[in-house]
Amino acid sequence: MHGIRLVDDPTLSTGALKMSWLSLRGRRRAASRHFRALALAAATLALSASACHRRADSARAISRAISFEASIAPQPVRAGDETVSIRLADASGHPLSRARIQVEGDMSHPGMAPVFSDAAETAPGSYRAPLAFTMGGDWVVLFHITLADGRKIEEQIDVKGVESR
Ligand SMILES: [Cu+2]
Repeated sequence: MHGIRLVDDPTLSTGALKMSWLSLRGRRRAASRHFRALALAAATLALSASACHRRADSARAISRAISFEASIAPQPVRAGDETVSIRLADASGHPLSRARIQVEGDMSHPGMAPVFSDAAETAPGSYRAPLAFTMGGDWVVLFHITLADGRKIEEQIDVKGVESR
């Protein structure tokens, strides 16, 4: 149910960027041969669906009804400025516009200040936020989402092994 899928993103222009869509849920789409190598890279990123088990029930129910996809580019993720892209759609695949998304980056070890960024909508249901990974190592990126109708969703992805500069 929480399959990680790779999606060819037409909004990202370079080859490297195109390879970076990862999803925590949603319809499975067969990865083309072109993206198969990337599936391995995705696995090493160890995106996890563990957020599902920590979320409140109501948020979980809302979350099941929407499609959330997040990716980070460029890959591999390095310390410094990266771009987080998010896509939100309803159960029938229609883009969810006018959501407010705050992106929060936390390292997995204690004692580090989180980094925050607000995402801007770049196309219906597509959002983008800069995020500064302040050091190499294992990160968790949280998505604090408020939909246009006021419903709130929490999502997260693990971003392991951010490379040091
Ligand atoms: Cu750190």
